[in-house]
Amino acid sequence: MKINKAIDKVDSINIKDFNKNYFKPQKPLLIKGLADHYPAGKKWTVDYLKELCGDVTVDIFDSNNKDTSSSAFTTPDLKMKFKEYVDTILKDEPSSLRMFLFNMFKCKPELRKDFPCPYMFKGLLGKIGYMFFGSKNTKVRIHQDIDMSNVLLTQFHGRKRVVLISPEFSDLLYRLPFNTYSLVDLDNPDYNKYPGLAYVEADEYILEPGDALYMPSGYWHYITYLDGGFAVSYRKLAASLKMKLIGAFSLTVYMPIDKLLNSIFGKKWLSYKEHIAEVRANKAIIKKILSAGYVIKEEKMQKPYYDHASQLRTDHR
Ligand SMILES: O=C(O)CCC(=O)C(=O)O
Repeated sequence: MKINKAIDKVDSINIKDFNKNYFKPQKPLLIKGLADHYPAGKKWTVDYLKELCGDVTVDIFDSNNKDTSSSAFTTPDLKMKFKEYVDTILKDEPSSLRMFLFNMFKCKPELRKDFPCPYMFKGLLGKIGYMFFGSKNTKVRIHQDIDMSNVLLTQFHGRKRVVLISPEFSDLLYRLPFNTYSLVDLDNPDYNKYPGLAYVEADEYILEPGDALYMPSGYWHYITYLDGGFAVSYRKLAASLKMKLIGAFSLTVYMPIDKLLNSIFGKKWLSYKEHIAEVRANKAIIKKILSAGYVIKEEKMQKPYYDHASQLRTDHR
């Protein structure tokens, strides 16, 4: 896998340039210090949020829970008072507990005026701000957002590493059919089990407090909390009709079917999805090999096209 660190980054950008250079071409962008232009930039400390929402009971997810971490479904592992959970972040010690999609404006509507939806993301979904919390070393497994919205992720506390991958690499990332997850581990890519990963190109971003990352529709993201911290995301509907339809279908058709078949067949359904993901990845590998000018002889088509892949892999790493 190739990781590009020379990413697009600006200190500020006007709406015209943002739309022309990033939103229309669906290109990621790091906007340094965006939160500092809003009252929340100074005001929203962990202690301040604790004072406001401390007694609210929140859903907590444990990325070390093997039963739920390899599942495509996001069922909370436990419930806690917000103030008890955020104390784990303030300790700045490794923990696998995280809190996500916390609708902060529903909990405390007055927070909205401290950080209203930034100008480049105004639109139908502009009223929904979700908060994400995690402790040091917490990892957010690689996924696409199911509704295929554009996302603006603004960091308020702690640092975070975000690896972004264009949806054009979905097959090579072994996307599971019927949902928007993959079981690959980008920190320790297993090229024997997942040879397609050798052809994936990713961008790496380090978000510091105040920074905002624009993630276009359908972009895969894999996140590591470098410190305990939290961020807020705003969303904007996908620009293209195709992405809007994929998002609507994923939510209303694929997800319910996936849940149903998972409840009936359990692990067998997961194995079937992994098999489909592998078949699609193998086709994508062959396409890559052919587009690189390699000729695959018919007798090699059965299995050892991996040999060609491993030769190419050295060039792609
Ligand atoms: O920052 C996080 O913890 C997760 C963010 C995320 O996955 C998202 O905004 O879709």
